Amino acid sequence: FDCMRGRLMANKGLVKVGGIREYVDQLANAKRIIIIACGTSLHAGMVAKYLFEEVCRVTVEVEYASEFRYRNPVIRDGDVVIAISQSGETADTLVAIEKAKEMGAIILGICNVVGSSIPRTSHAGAYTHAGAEIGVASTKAFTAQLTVLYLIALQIAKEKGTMENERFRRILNELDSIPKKVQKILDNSYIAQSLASLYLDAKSMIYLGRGYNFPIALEGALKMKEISYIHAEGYPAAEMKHGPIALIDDEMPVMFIATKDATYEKIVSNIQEVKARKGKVIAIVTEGDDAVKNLADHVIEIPEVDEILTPLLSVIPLQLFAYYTGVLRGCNVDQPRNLAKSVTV
Ligand code: F1P
Repeated sequence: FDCMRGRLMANKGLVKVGGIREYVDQLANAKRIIIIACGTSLHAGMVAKYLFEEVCRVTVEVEYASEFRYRNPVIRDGDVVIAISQSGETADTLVAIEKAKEMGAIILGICNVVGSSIPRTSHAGAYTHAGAEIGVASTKAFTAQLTVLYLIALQIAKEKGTMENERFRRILNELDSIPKKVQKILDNSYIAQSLASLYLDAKSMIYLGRGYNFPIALEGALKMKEISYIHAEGYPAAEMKHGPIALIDDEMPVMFIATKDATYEKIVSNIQEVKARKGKVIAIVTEGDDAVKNLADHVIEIPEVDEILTPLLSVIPLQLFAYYTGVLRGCNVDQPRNLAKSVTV
């Protein structure tokens, strides 16, 4: 958290100069945290909901900024709004911030582009410093947003004493090990590449995950749509039986995020349900998981990590799978049709 101190957002005199550190008390005492964002940034916010609720014991609502702005939301004393945006210019998020601000909310921004509009209009915040995103579809900014959200969650948990000391220390250590583990996944990119060559003609794909990996299923599907123009939908794995299961046949690739966590057994039974309907299963699994290997058509292994940190790793094979699928289909993966880096209208 200290390392963020040097990277605080100067507020250009609109409200206060300062960083999230100066709002730790408000965050720790918040009755409710409302996260507003769009697209990939919204998915980072959804991971934060699971995280803040588990380790900080605070109520969290995640809102599409593009809807929040048109609703009549209730903001109460003690609510803190966190706005997440790679570009810092997304019009829907900016308008939603103005609305929340008018209603008296404290706004904390998490943005990548230094000096962009959202940092300037927020009370405080943190830059993700992910470097310039070359592609329009957000990828490394997502990982950086998650990292900032983990640091905030740990700081609140420390203030509130809501996390057991030993786990707190373990998570901090594991955060240090993330870059090496990410590198290992990148070194195995050829697996995502060969899977892409098998499924590049798919008409549609389903992505399923539970818990911390549910937002990752949404993000994997979004990347596939954005970069390769293949229709893909993400669902909570348990929702499959409430509708999407009707789509499954021997031509439907189903991507499971099936890492070893609290929901593992349930995910395994979801995989069995898909296999029983002849769906093609690709699974992101924890290294050494032979049970899912024996069930699925293909697996991509990722290193073991505490379940709350899994999204930092599990998203990467999905980004690579979408990327290679797009490349093999001849799409312009950096500049997909109809998409803009900053959606300013
Ligand atoms: C939000 C977003 C991106 C997406 C695309 C369009 O942008 O939906 O997640 O990849 O570029 O905009 P931002 O508010 O995070 O800049």
